[in-house]
Formats: sequence, C-alpha cells, structure tokens
Amino acid sequence: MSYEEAKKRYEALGVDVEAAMEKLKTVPVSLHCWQGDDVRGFDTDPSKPLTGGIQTTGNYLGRARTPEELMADIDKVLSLIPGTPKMNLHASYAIFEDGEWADRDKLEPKHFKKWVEFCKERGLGCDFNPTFFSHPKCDPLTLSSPNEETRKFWIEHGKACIRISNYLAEELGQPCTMNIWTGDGYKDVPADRMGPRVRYRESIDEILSEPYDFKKVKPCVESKVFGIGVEAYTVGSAEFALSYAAANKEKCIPLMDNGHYHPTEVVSDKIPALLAFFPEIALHITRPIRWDSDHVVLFDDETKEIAKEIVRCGGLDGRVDIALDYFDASINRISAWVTGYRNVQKALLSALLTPAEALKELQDTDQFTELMVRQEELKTMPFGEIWDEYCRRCGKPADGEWFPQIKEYEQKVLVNRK
Ligand code: RNT
Ligand code: ZN
Repeated sequence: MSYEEAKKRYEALGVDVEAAMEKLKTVPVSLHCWQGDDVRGFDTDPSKPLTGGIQTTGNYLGRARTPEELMADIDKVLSLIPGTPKMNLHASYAIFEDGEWADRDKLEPKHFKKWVEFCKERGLGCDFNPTFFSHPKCDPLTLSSPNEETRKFWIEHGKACIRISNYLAEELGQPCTMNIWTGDGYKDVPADRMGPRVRYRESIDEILSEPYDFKKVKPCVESKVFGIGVEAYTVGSAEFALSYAAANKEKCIPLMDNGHYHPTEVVSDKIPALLAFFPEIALHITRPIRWDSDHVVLFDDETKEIAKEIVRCGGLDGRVDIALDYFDASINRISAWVTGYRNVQKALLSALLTPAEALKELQDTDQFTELMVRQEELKTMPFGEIWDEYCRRCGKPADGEWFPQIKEYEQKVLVNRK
C-alpha cells in the first residue's frame, strides 16, 4: 500500500493525516544523555559502581567514555530520529577544562558551556537534572539525610543546578525542566518514615528558594516506589512527590516515570488525573519489567496508551513535558537510544491518527459496543505507511533503513573503544 492509499483510509475515519504529521514535528521530546555511558557521567571515577537506587546491567562494547565520544554518539542518534529532540543532561555530565574539577555543590554554568555550544549548533533546547547519586556524599541518604552537613551539601547542589538550568534556558531560548529525583530510602524496614520525608520537604524548599523564572526553569519532583538496594522504603514516594508539587504549584511541577509504580498501576490513567489539577506535568517514558524500571521503550500497549492520553488531554500544547529515561548496557547503546526515541514518536503519531472526537462521542452516548469495535479496528490500520512518510518528511530514515547505519558505526567507531 502506498502512503496516499493509507492516508485515504485514515481520512475515511475523519483523521487529518497531514495535520497529525505537522503537529508531531513541532513537539519537543527530551533525549537523555545517560543512555550513552551507562549513567556514569564525567565527574566521578568511572570504575566505581553506580549507587543510589539505580543500576545498569550489561557490558556491550562501545560505552562512551569522554564528552567527545558521547557527543559523537548523540550526533549519530540525532541523524536517525525524526521530530524535535531536546537534550536532557545530568549534572554529573559537567565538562571540566584545563585540569579543573568542581564538586557537585560548586558546579557552575561554565561547566556546561560545551553542552550549550553543542545544543546551539544543532538548534536544541536542553533539560537538566541534579545528580543525587553515585557520589561519596550519599550517606546513603542525600536531601533527606539526618546528617546536616550531608543535607547541606546536596541542597547546595540543587541550588547550583537551578542556576545552571537558568543558564541553559537563557542561552538556548527554550524552557528547561529541572528534575529532582533522589534514590533516598532504606533497604530494610525503617524505624522512622516521617523524619526523612520532612527533611526532604525542607530541602526541596531550600533548593527552590534559589531565584528563577518559573516560565523558564521548571523544577519537577519525581517519585518512585522502590529502588535497587532500597527495597523497603523510598522517601520520595508517589504521595510525597505529588503532595509536594500540589502544595507548591507556583514553583514546581510533578514528574511521573512510568517505571516507578506498582505493576498494575498505569501512568496513562494518571495523566488526565493530574491534568485535572496541574496546568503542566512532566513525564519520564521508560519500560518497567519485573523489578527494573528502565528498559528500552517499545511500541507497546502502555506506551501507546500514554501517548493517547498526552494527545487527547492537550498535552502537546505545552501541558506535558516529555522525556525519555532508560538505560541498557547489554545491547548497542545507540540502537537502544534510537529504538526508544522512535517508539515514542510512533506512539505519538499513532495517537494523533486516532479519531478521538468520534470515539469520545461514542463513550458519551453510551455506545460501548461500537466503541470497542472501532478501537479494535484501529489497531490494523495501515500505520506503517504514514510513519515512513513522517520519517521521510523529517529527512530521517524510515524503518529498515537505519539499523545498517548503526552496524556500520559500531564497526568503524565503537569497536575501537577498548
Ligand atoms: C531513577 C529515575 C531517574 C533516573 C535519572 C538518571 O529511577 O527514574 O529519573 O533514571 O535521573
Ligand atoms: Zn526517571
């Protein structure tokens, strides 16, 4: 079937295919720098294991070891993904020059100058994240630590990150979401669950006392249900993060990571629930599988459902900030990046090609038999043709055309990274 024929099939359902593709082209989706080097960053000893409730597994060849390698890999990714990517950096990816080094509480905008140049040359915006893990000052708690010196250190880190986020927003002319996630928690049953949460709340208050323009810098609070090594208790639980954001709507927004809930809970359903109260929310799109929350995003049912909710709740008009968050060290890392990014694009395009108004009308008039039939029939529409056309229009390879380029890059570049 040709694109024109596929387009006609969608038009028969009342879908404007051209408008769907045009819309998607303009929507920023953040690409997480940390998929390229197994979340190691450049500011600590790369031979030390990750700590703080997250872990990568696998030892596939070609991990980026330097800013130059990481940027080269990101360039490869950028050449293979359609849409409007935005960078997403962690503070641990600071780039130090001339033998200089600064601890996390002393980071400055200048340590991200190289990244700003990188983004400017490619017309990208940039999001940011303080890094509250994989550092000797995790005791193991950070912002919720009972040790005042530890807590102060991490508050100073958070404030430094507000200043850096502001710099990124100013330089790149796009808002910067700044996500606060800590892996603070305990491996086993704690004796005090309240104390750490009160300290965490106070610490975020202190970080957000650093001045910023909320239209440009958007601090987020991300929750989690448990982490590796912190199975019994997570300080920043769902209720904690959501309550914090609800109580501080004028200065921060909630962030949901769909790997961070109990297995039968779905973020697709939480999106409209939050949008009924918050003008803006942020997402980390990932794939939870058993006890891991960070597998490569697939074009699966929940990813599609999340995209549908984003689209029909008006999320593409600035109400939902979309970012990817996963890390797989067991396969080609660039392919992992590209696969997940393209799948999020696919899910969004597929959602934009849904006759949402007509389906809603069936629901509102209690025509549930027909609603089921129509929703099921949508699943076998000729989506692939529209997707290929969208890729072509973005000047990016269609399915079937990009993987050979990854193999070539692996043979030419990645194998030499011994
Ligand atoms: C971890 C959180 C967090 C991190 C990144 C690296 O479970 O999802 O967002 O993945 O900050
Ligand atoms: Zn996340």
